[in-house]
Amino acid sequence: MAIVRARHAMGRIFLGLGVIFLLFFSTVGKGVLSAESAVGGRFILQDHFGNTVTDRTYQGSFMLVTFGYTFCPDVCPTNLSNMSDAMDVLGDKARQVTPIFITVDPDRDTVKQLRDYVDSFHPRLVGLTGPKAMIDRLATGYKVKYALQKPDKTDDEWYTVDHTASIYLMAPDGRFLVKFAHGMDPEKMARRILDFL
Ligand SMILES: [Cu+2]
Repeated sequence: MAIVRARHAMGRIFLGLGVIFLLFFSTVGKGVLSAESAVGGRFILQDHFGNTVTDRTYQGSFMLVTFGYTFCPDVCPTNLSNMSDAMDVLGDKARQVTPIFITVDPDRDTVKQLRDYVDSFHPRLVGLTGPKAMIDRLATGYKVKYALQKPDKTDDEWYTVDHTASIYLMAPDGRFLVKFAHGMDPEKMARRILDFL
């Protein structure tokens, strides 16, 4: 079954992950994205160190999740610095929260690319990448929409990606708690997060 188009060397790893992904979800069946209205979803992806991680990896911790891509000119940098600032405002309590950046551009956002990128925002920020099929499924679970914009059809490497820029706070059991709009003041975000900690 051709789930992943292995365009880069990374493709092979992702193909492996894709197979695991299928096995993983075939065992849990229809309960995966239980309620149609629920925001969130299970995943198997790679973090910015190349570790294979799942939603369970972060269970027990609140997750502050956003989707985007490292080449993003301003939306993602704004989101990630706001998330980082909110973490700083939380102080010690930030230890209960894992900030997570999930790429919607896995072709360009390799593990290494993500590693260099998340480093410049917050020491605890996690970058996740993986097979497009899995990212698409997860994006759908979060009701995140994205679309590649290729002004020059002959150049595969140069494009931007329009994407939903919300930030999601998930409970330690994976339940969706609250969504923050792009550009929300970090102090405000931190105060809202504190309501749940
Ligand atoms: Cu972005």
